[in-house]
Amino acid sequence: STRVCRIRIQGLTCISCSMTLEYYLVAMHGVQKALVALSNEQVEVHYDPRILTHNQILEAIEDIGFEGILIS
Ligand code: 9UX
Repeated sequence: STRVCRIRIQGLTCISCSMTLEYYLVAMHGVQKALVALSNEQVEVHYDPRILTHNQILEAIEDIGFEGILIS
């Protein structure tokens, strides 16, 4: 199954960091897709809710130095 969450990431403004973040998230077990929208400093994550919670995704974002706020 798939669930989608959107997370706002304060200060995520460059291509390099957005690609790092996408690759990092997609490497997580349970994440199917991660799409950064730089124009609004957001990432949309498609994940399997049987494997991951959105809190684990938020923690992973913090692990690489960003602060994420769950939007939806
Ligand atoms: Mo990046 Mo940050 O590589 O202010 S989004 S530096």
